[in-house]
Amino acid sequence: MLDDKILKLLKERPSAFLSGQEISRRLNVSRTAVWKRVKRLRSIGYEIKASTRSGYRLVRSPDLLTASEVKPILSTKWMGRVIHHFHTVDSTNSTAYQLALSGAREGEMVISESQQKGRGRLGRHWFSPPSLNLYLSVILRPKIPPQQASLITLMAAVATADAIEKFSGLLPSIKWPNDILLRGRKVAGLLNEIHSEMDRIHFVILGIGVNVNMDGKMFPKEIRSSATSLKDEMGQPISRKIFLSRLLEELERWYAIFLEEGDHAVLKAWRERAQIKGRSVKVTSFGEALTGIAVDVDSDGALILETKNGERKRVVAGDVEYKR
Ligand code: BTX
Repeated sequence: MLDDKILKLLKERPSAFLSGQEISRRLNVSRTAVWKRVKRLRSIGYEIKASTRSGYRLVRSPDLLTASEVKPILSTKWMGRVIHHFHTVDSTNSTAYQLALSGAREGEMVISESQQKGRGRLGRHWFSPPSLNLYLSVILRPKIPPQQASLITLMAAVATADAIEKFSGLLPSIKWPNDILLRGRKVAGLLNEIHSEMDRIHFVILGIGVNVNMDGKMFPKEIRSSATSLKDEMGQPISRKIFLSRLLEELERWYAIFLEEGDHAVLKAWRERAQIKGRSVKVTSFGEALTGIAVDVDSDGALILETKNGERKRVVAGDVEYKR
């Protein structure tokens, strides 16, 4: 907190020095405390000039996703405005789940520079190297029945795709159930976890991973041909905090649309992005492979398939491979 307050003061006067005495007076702490915090800020990448006569001046901020870096450029009303920032965690979803259990409010966000055990769906791993990408989890407390929770996943996929399109000018698509692709390669993935009773949701953890500044060659071999990043697609390095703010803005906008207009608007946007209707697909679900024509996605997020013998099947979890 004190770090944030010092940074806020220094950022108010980007081109001038602020004396240690002035900072300690305004924040009601000792000058030694100010000096100690400045040393700490330097150790995490802030370039702060110090002069015994004139005080301190912030020269450059590191590319960190802390509250003091993100909040000044964030225009959401509530989404992501309380930021729990970490240098590393096992999984932002697990940390957010614990916070939600102990009463964290709707919109609070856990964000980490890296993850030790980043999770994908069905027990898979999400590659999460430090300081290059986004790994975040937002706590939502929607007043909807648990059966509708998968709509939150569809809503978040649409919001992420919209954020990428608005930010990059590129055209992302959604691959069922919730991969975001650019030129057919995965640029982002979503993992939503729900804590509920039979008839009511306590909370949903909306977990989003976006590959932002990773170079193609940094991906592990086994996913190098199926994964991509915004930097690789746009041909230039990206400010993670600016993209993060766009993403949170789109999430807030789409969540409001979902709560006000219900599933219709979300499903319509999802269908437009996914373009799965009529495609020949192979779906692997719990070790079983099914082939057929994708008919649609149901209002609960299930994929509806028509098999060769004309039978309709609903698939609730699995992976899709396009046949043509
Ligand atoms: P998924 O199961 O659809 O995707 C996981 C699969 O994607 C892996 O098995 C691997 O083949 C591939 N993969 C792994 N890492 C990456 C990557 N960085 N980019 C592209 N492909 C990859 C998708 O699951 C859901 C991922 C959600 C990740 C977020 S990060 C923040 C939050 N916290 C957490 O632990 N998970 C979520």
